[in-house]
Amino acid sequence: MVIFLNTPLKYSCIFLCLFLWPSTILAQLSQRQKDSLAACHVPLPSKRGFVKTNLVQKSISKSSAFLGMKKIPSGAFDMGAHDEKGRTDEYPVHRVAVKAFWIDETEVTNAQFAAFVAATGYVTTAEKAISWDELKKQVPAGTPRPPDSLLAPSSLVFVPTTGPVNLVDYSQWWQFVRGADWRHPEGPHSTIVGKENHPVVQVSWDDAQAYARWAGKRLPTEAEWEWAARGGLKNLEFPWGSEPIDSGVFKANTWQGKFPYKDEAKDGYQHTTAPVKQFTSNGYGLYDIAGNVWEWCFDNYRHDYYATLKKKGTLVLNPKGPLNSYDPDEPGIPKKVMRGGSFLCNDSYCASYRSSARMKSSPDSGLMHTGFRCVKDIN
Ligand SMILES: [Ca+2]
Repeated sequence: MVIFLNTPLKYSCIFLCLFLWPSTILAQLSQRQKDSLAACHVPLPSKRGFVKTNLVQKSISKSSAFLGMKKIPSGAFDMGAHDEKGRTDEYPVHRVAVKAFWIDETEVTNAQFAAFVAATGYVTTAEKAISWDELKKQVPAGTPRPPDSLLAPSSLVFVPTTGPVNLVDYSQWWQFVRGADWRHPEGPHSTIVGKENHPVVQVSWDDAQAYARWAGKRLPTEAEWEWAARGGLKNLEFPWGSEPIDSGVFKANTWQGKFPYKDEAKDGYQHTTAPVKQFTSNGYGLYDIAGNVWEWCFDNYRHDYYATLKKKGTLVLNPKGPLNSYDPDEPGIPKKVMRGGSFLCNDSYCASYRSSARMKSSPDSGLMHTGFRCVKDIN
């Protein structure tokens, strides 16, 4: 049951849009579902892995190449959940070794992403309309063309409910909003002006890859991310140790109160991003490695990946994820790993700010609570 926690609406939209399109099916949907469909954003496989060939890698002087980054030492650790609190995909614990690397001390900010866009003219996934000519190649022959509203640039926005709801049905608090993108994280009337130091959100995995290449960096592997998040601590639940998140000072931007309708915002940020560096860093000097926004990792997602690594031997060197993605919750939809939890994470709901917690989404999904940070190899 908890596997679905905090999973975005996009997957259901994909299925609804591609396979449940006939009017007979639509007629069976509630008005709320129809409303969601009207703003649905269907992914295009051609967008996956997209990186514009005309992107020019940022010229970086040697002295500034690692500015804002922390050096993470090489080492071996037991990856996965060390208690009973993990979801099924966090087991079994397996021994992993990673090389030393550099990692951004903060999530990539709006200001940093704006510099990338200004330099390259890059257009994010959420800002692009869907091409029906391409989409129809992916759906059964004879599928009618969706209305333009369904193909318009859109992205996923969290909208709190008015009261308690069934927490299995995430479509109650996730909506596709036309005009939502990284400059307008909550929809066309929202803005990032004044939020230059907040993490960029509404960026897809493809967008994150494009930024990383331009910056001369790359996305962290899932193993690198967890090793860095643990901050030198051994087998502890959180990047700060074992102390519960609601004990003592606030340790991360998460959700306090009743999800998804009453965020008491005791940490100062009500169901939205916080500027980076507002909470204490972990042992490696990394800020917001728990909470604030989910962070894209390089790896394909498989629910059983840890089991396959466990079978391979006693120590796995620098794992880079499975060759193919598979999520039994959404078979057929390729997904990438996300880590760290977000401002929507709640102790009673998902607690995905745990160091071992995993999440997944399709690489062309933009979400209001998802960003990224980059790594760089040590040559
Ligand atoms: Ca908060």
